[in-house]
Amino acid sequence: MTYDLVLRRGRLITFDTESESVDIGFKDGLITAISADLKESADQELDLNEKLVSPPFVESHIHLDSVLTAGQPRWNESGTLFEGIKIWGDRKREISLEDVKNRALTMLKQQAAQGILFVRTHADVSEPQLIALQALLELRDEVKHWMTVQVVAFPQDGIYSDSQNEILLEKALEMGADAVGGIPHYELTREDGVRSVKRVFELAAKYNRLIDIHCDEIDDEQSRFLEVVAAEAIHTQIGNRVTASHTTAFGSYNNAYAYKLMGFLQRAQINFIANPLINITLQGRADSYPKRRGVTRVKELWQHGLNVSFGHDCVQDPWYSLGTGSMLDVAHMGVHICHMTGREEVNACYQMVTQNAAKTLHIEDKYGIAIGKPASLIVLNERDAYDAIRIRNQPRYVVSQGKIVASTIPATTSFSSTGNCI
Ligand code: 17E
Ligand code: FE2
Repeated sequence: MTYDLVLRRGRLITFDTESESVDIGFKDGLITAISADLKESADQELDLNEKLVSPPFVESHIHLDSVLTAGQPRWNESGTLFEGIKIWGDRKREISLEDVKNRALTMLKQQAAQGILFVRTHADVSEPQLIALQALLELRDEVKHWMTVQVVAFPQDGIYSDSQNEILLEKALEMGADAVGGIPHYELTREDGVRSVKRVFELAAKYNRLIDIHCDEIDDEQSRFLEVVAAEAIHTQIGNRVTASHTTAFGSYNNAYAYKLMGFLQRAQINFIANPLINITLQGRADSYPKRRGVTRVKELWQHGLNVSFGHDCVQDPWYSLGTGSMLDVAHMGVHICHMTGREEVNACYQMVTQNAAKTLHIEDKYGIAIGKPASLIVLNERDAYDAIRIRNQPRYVVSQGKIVASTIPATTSFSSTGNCI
């Protein structure tokens, strides 16, 4: 048999041309044929009837260690990042390997059903036993035949706020974390914040890891660690391996400073991740009116050619008690709060939860619909990316490494103008 599975008559997603109808053949977990009319048959065949075929969604920023804990041990009443950190500080004293693994696995399945097959998660490593990290590293291996997980060692409480934290961060890299993180705006002083960014770059060089820093997640226009990240990236020339997450203060910088900074960022060529769903709720809490949106300058970064993706950040945890994990919800919120409502801009928001995120995660070798790549793709009910974001349905099929791992039949509604629905 030439193929294990053939998908017939799918329309490959495009953004500026008409999409073409193709048959796609899979063998041994890889895409081995894409053609207008594939002659050979396979054991398993599906007629997609001109449905849209897209590369899977990529979740570039989530905290899987805290998912599904909302309300434990209490709800976040102020809605702020800092109350969230406090509540999680209490909750994490009670974590166990099983607790983290069970919740994270539940979430990964929910994500896969929604078409996400690549996930970058943060693991809090300012917890003395590194349980969250251990759990997520174990899970990374256990799910790798259907989900690709990347783990960032994230020092939630700061690298220098406690004498143990720097040691724990390095230990996390020895244990196998894929990326090193930081939180400079939460270090005790500006100087510690700068020092923490430099330390993150040193550790990344020593262990040859990616960098993903929670950077300037605050409405304080004086929070200026993004320039430090950019400077380190310019000096080390590793910008494409570096990500600045959140950077919400960039939305509050004065335009003169923002203009200068944008030039430095173009030299640095770092990646950006915005988390519109949660930052629209966490930020602006100290404002009366007018209230800031508390999101980074997504549209301008995109217009300046920088790589931007969107993440969900949290699902039902101390920072955000809502959500299902859907990247289409994330893109939808991004369209709104970043004012990305133009046709091309909406398409760009779709790319921010697919190909741009893949670039940030350095998974491009296994991402995309092309011969020789892993057979991982999604089939959508909608006619194009624009409608996928507008309607936010679950994908009809999710194929991971050659296997159909989830299928969802869209809801159907009967309508009767006489009022007698049947
Ligand atoms: N921790 C943090 O510092 N910021 C966040 N947005 C979350 C956790 C979710
Ligand atoms: Fe985050």
